[in-house]
Amino acid sequence: MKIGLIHPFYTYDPQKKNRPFPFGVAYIANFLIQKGHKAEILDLNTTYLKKGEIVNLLKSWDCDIFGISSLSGGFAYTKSLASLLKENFDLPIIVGGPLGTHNPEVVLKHTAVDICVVGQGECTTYEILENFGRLDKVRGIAYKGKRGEITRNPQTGLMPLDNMPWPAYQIMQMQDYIWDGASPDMDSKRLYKKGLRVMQMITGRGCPMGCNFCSKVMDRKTLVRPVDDIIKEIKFLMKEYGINGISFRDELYILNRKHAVELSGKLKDLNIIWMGQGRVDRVDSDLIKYMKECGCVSLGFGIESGSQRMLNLMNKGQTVKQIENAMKICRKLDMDMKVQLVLGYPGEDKETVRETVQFFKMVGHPGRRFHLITPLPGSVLYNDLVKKGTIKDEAGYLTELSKRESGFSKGLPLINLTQFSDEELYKIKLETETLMERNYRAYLWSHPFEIYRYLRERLIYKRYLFHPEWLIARLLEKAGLFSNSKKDSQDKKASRIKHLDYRLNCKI
Ligand code: B12
Ligand code: SF4
Repeated sequence: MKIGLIHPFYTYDPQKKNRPFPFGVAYIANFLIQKGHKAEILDLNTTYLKKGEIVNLLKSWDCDIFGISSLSGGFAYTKSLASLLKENFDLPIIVGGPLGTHNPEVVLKHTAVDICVVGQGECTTYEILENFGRLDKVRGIAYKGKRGEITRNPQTGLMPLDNMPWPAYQIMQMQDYIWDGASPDMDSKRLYKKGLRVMQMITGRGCPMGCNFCSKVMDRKTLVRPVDDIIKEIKFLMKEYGINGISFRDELYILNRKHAVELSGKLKDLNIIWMGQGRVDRVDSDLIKYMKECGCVSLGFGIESGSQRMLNLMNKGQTVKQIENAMKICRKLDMDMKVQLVLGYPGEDKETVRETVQFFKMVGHPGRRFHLITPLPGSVLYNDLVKKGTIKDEAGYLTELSKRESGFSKGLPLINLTQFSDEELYKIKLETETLMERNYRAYLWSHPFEIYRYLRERLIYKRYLFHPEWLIARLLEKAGLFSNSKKDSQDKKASRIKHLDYRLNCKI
């Protein structure tokens, strides 16, 4: 059989280089191909096709079934896409990823989707293709019957990653996913090395921790890939696509310390740079030092808050002292840190915000952006709100969530779980960010040696270190001798209009 897998559109700037690799569909595609089926992938993040163009392309593929990958915030888009597919092709539609996993009943009831895959998708999709017309035999799905009745089958066990085929690189437009001259730290513009070509990879899946706001496709179960297989895949990417940097997209790179140490050691031999996600309670000086020696340039930390009370309420499983230690070690060893912070978890008040500000002042770090807590399906926080009746209409909630798909750091909160009004909470976020930045600048003046680090970081961030001509242009521009900004803003506006046009076309 032939499946057409679609990675939907997110609110990405078409000009942005750091496009996410669609791991979910890419893994499923290769698994099916290895088992003798056929698969094609349409990534709307890279193609930006409009409705008519989507239909024309899919017609040329002549598929037997369609699969859509979606996060919870992709509900509205998935609904619109599924209707488009049903109107033009009388074929079954599967949805997988967080949306299909956490809200299968809502999806089946409110959209034209026929089957939801709950959890890991490779084996289940294969079983669907093999048991077409006998869906009662397929574990790990929920599906719609002829009269619209919804059936949920028992869950399947997890498939280890030992023999899992790599993503279907052979059928993908790889140049779209290689971050040419970009940073392995996906969300920033930092550039650590000239001529960098970064690819994204997964070394394991899942996370055993139980942070209440975190949404999990595999509950608290975890799977790691054999180190030799990861290295073999990186060597392949280096040879075929000239990759010299890797952004590990796992929830937690240090899932298992022994695995992380072994993998880091082998990465050292490849002479590449890389980054991954850590946890402050899982790192120590020896480990960070070793990872740095092995090419790690940046570690992400979910710090969330500088208030112990908030960390406890979130069930974060880490202490303020551990955060302080990890940050100090990184600073001492000159390891770049990507700090993630949240604001507005139930219990947040002026005192906890003050504690967070004080904490960052004490460690001498700007902290930067806060994400306003947004309850995500698949998290303890969301489930509690559904149980309590705070979220009554899940389809309505998912539709609202869809409007925030580009992130939770802008605008008023979707749901306010604090004592503050929406406007107050948003104002607190902006003011706290400004205050923390100001505190950091004051800290720099009293620690002159740190200024060097700050300036270097700015040079890296703005890429001036490797593009001194940009710095000169900027300085000339500031002096009023040269201007590029008008053209830049026109280009940006044009790309945004194209973007909006696309969204309207999809009736979201
Ligand atoms: C890489 C990543 C990103 C990337 C790319 C996202 C993307 N859309 O591809 C970036 C950085 C852009 C990103 C952004 C955001 N992300 Co993100 N991200 C991840 C991360 C770390 C890895 C995803 C991944 O590739 N996993 C590996 C693959 C193999 O697993 P998988 O995607 O789950 O796929 C398997 C199954 O789900 C299923 N499956 C998936 N697709 C399909 C399709 C079909 C047809 C079938 C049958 C099965 C199937 O089978 C796959 C193989 O087993 C996950 C955490 C995680 N590790 O899952 C968070 C995660 C997906 N992100 C999340 C969130 C909330 C966001 C943001 C909203 C964050 C923010 N505050 O702004 C934005 C949303 C932006 C957007 N609109 O997409 C949440 C989603 C929760 C939810 N309920 O929707 C997650 C789970 C993190 C978390 N624990 O909270 N993210
Ligand atoms: S927030 Fe991070 S540490 Fe916590 S459960 Fe999610 S992935 Fe694990």
